[in-house]
Amino acid sequence: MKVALITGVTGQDGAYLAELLLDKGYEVHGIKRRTSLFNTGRIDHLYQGPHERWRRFVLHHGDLTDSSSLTRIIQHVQPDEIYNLAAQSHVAVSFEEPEYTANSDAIGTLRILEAIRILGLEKKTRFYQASTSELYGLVQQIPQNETTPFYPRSPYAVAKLYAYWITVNYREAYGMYACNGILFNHESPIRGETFVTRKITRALARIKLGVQDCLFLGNLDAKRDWGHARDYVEMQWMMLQQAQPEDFVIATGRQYSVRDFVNAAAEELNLTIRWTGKGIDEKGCDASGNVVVAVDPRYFRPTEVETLLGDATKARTKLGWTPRTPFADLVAEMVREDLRSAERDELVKEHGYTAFEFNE
Ligand code: NDP
Ligand code: GDR
Repeated sequence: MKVALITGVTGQDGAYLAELLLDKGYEVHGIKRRTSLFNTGRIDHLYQGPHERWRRFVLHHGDLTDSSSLTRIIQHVQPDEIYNLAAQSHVAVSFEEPEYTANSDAIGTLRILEAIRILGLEKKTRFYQASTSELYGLVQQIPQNETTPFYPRSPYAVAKLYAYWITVNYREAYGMYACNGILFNHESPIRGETFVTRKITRALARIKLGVQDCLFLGNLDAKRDWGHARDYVEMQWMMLQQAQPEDFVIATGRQYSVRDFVNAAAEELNLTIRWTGKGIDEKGCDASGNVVVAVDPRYFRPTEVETLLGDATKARTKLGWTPRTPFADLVAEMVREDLRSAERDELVKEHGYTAFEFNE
């Protein structure tokens, strides 16, 4: 039985990947941070208690900023494969917490690679690094592939640039099987609520049911290449099954703006969008109470990534990659799930509790 270790197992990709690897018969270990409340909602359906006899899913407390925990866990688990998905993954937040972002996303990656090396596992343990299309930042070529020059535009992207190159360096210096998946944006119903796609589907579902008044967004013209996380984690696994370690771009090759995403989600819900940033009251509504989407400059970033479009020809040729979920299906699935939770919120509101409004 192969043994995998996933950092960031409580995140979107961690949850989908853990499920995939368990389905493939792996023993799966996940690293989670200590939190004051449970934050395992995305993996609760996989949980196996410490007293279960044939446990194939095991969680360990650890942190990317703490070498001692990483080394201890890797020594104990002796993994065949490590998927380094943990990160402070929010681009806007990285401007507010640049040092922490560098510590976890850049040096955290180094800590894992060093642990593999110090423990003498460099010939046994294969390593996957969650690299990102944010590396392209101010794009130098359209579409972007594995040879496009990088130009990071945020503390997050700069930290991920270090992680990208240290992964390449350990591959070349120590002959480790280490590779970068340069993944373009991928979303799902379990996407974090403050990323723009989920913020939109969640807010529009709540607006539809009268639980929320309006939605504030930043740059509506930003364009992204959005795929489905469930499809993308399969490619993370595929990258570690090749004869030679290589870096791959994973993307759909289709691009939409934030405004397009809002329109697609609104269409699913039969909502007519009123776009305005002017004359809004403190609740975000105009005199007629009709405002649905308003622009708030607080969501603009000091340096923005305006456009990303991936060229995954290499993955298509070598890994057999074809994106399975079209944009419209992704939006529909996210809207459907958020409508379900909005119905629960509506019930709570009806019974007298104040609805919780989210506008990050
Ligand atoms: P999420 O933000 O959903 O998950 C991040 C995970 O990392 C969470 O489990 C989080 O734990 C954990 N984490 C954060 N900081 C630490 C730390 N210091 N120590 C240990 N664990 C930590 O991200 P995604 O699942 O969307 O993305 C997975 C990876 O892929 C990330 O590295 C991201 O940067 C990268 N990426 C994502 C893309 C996307 O579109 N989703 C595209 C390209 C790259 P907790 O639950 O406690 O917060
Ligand atoms: P991104 O994702 O920065 O691409 O990083 P996000 O969904 O946060 O932003 C996408 C684009 O939408 C614009 N935008 C807004 N974004 C947020 N979060 N909230 C808003 O209100 C809003 N309004 C407009 C942003 O400016 C941006 O242009 C994601 C993360 O998963 C990273 O970890 C990953 O590396 C990259 O995708 C690929």
